Amino acid sequence: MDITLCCSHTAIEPWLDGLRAALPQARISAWHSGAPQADYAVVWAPPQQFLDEQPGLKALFNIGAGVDALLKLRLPPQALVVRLDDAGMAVQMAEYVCQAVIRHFRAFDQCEADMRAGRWVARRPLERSAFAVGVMGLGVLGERVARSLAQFEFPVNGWSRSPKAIDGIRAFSGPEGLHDFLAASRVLVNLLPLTPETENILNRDTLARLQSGGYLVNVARGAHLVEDDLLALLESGHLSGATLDVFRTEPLPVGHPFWNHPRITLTPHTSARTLLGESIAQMAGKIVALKRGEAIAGVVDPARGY
Ligand code: NDP
Ligand code: OXD
Repeated sequence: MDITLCCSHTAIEPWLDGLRAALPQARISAWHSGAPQADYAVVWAPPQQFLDEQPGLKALFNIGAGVDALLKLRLPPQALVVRLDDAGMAVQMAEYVCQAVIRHFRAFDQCEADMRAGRWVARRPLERSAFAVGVMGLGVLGERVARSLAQFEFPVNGWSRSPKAIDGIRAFSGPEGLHDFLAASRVLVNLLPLTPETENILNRDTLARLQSGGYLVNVARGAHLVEDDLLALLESGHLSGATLDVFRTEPLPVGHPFWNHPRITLTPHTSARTLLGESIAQMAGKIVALKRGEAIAGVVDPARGY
């Protein structure tokens, strides 16, 4: 069995070493133009040339959960596209989102600024029951995030394509459920995949439907958000702030208005990192299962886009 690795922006040696240790019977190498045909590929943002030169791949393993960039390429039609299925990302995402929501709810930024300025100000706590959090996307990451927020006793709403029943979460679904979901939420957490249906979904119309004083946490993809609409709603006061981990252009360009915005907290696409050990164990297990003809989880439906 031959496995080829083609991962942009990634130090490839640890992946080669890890996969060789996990699959000692396989021939595993870094792809170069003219390399022999492989059975399986491990990829992150591969160039089109890689796919054109590997038409016989049986499966492509993406070393991330989001496959939006991969699905824009011309893929070998028979190749399965397999996304990372948690692999240690769900707990990180839950940590990140809970800290962003709690930091806003408890006004910890203002607290810190007050203390640094030598001001001893005890602020009145907000009403938790009036601080409903809406999670868009109830998949591998979104469901974990929604359940974690519910542990802190926030009212939690969730929105997905298909109807869900999750204990402690008020579930909405489909385009017909979107407006009610937004109207029931004060904080909006985006954990949708980027697809033609969800691109630009965080816009003036949707964000304006959040309860007054609303707050946005975008941890999915930058192209979900219409940036000028967020800035306008912050300016108008309808939204009180945002925490953004992902951007249309990454790294965020110098001079972008988000950099110094007093009510936007930024992180560099770091809310849930791909973990080497967990990811290799998951991919190696799935490659072995495919070799045995068994079904695996995390296979992307290209028509759906996730
Ligand atoms: P999943 O595919 O497991 O879940 C996607 C969820 O979105 C599902 O609940 C799905 O509904 C819902 N959904 C999809 N399309 C629509 C739609 N049109 N309307 C309503 N709901 C929809 O993805 P993950 O939870 O694993 O990951 C989500 C995204 O998070 C990734 O695609 C990636 O972009 C981003 N991500 C960001 C990271 C970061 O560091 N910032 C790290 C990892 C991921 P249904 O359940 O009905 O299918
Ligand atoms: C992912 C990401 O999709 O890192 O896994 O954004």
